[in-house]
Amino acid sequence: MRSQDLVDSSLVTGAAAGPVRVGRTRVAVIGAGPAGLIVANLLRKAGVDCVVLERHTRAHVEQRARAGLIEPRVVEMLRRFGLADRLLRMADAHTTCEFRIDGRRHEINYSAAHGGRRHYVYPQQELVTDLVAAFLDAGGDLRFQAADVRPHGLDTDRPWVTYVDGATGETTRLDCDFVAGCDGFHGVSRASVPAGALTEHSHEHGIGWLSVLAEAPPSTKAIIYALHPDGFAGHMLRSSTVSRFYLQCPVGDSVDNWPDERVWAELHKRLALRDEDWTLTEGPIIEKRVLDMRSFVVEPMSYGRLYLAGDAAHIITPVGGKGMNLAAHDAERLAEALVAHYEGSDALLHDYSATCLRRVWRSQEFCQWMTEVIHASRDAGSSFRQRLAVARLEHLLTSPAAAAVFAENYLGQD
Ligand code: RFL
Repeated sequence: MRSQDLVDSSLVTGAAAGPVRVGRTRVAVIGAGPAGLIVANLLRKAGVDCVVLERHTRAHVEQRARAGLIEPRVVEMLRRFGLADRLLRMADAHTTCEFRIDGRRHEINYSAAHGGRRHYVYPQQELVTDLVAAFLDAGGDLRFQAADVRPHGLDTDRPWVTYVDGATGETTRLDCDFVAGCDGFHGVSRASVPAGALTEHSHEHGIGWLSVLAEAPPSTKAIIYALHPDGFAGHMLRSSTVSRFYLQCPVGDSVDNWPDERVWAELHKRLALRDEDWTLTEGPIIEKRVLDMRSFVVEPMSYGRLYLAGDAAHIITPVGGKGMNLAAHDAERLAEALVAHYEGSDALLHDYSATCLRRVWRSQEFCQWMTEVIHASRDAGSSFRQRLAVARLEHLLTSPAAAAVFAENYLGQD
């Protein structure tokens, strides 16, 4: 299906000056993160031609460490499409998490509260690596270092995307039927929609997190959420040699304020247990960044022939580990809707946005609840939020009904 001819750029509306190659595909996928790669793999498996345009190099996307908690339904979906072989070999299954309050630990067996279903811990960059390999091995067309990617004609039924090949400097125009905007929160897809066509819902939580990745083996078997008067601390799991930690900090804080010694001192203090021996294993810190907690949803998740998926359409605080899982859900829905289109039905494309948004808002509500609970100390001088948070946690820890609701949300609905 892929054709490329050299034509004069004057024939190509909206492209930069200089020689232009023209190609054609059915679906132009912008972005090779989890969303774009799942859309592309599922389309390819259904025999629907697509081209993925990614602005970074393969090495860059395969090394970008971010999420790590994968919901059972996402693993099952990947397995069904033959994309989970390495994940199922390498990932750890998780059934419990732990809240630390006042130096005491409270374990929640959320798996037991939800029919034995389990999370998988598998670093996002490993999943991206698997998805890139699966797509390329199947003969997929993935163009790395695609610069200045721009979608055009989105409100027509013949859209096209232009980009500059980062290696050769050559401009390409890719004609297509659909554009899948999977290029993350700061991507070009959503930004290409005319102002006013989409409604944006955005919320700043007024909370910062210092996010730390360390070459340290986990000091726990379960994720730890620790509430401390000086702020939240989290110990997340990634692999047997790498752990992610979070420390609540002021919004807009700088990593310069967080030399390694201070990071470890705060983690030791906020994660400490009162009546039990517990050791936090340190290791070289390989990444530090400050995240300002923000939630965002755009409605609808489409405009003309552009369909947004993943972080391009919504972002969520990392509190409940939902971002990558929502991206995977959107991608599955989008791929199945596009396949149905080529089989003669547009019903799924018509419902795409509403279907995804139901899950997105459910997840936003859950993460908002978690955010409120674990940042109880954020109002200096006010004990109200702290008391509410303790009441919520007591409810969670003592009521099987509350534990079942938590488990359903945390593990993700089917
Ligand atoms: P991505 O992963 O951002 O991928 C978008 C891709 O698009 C490319 N791109 C462009 N390509 C061409 N032209 C352009 N103009 C482009 N602009 C961008 C980018 O290079 C990139 O390759 O979005 P996607 O696929 O929607 O996936 C979303 C997830 O990555 C994100 O939701 C999660 O990482 C969020 N998240 C977590 N989610 C979880 O489910 N569980 C977690 O435990 C979790 N922890 C996290 C996280 C995100 C974090 N950060 C840094 C934002 C921890 C952190 C620290």
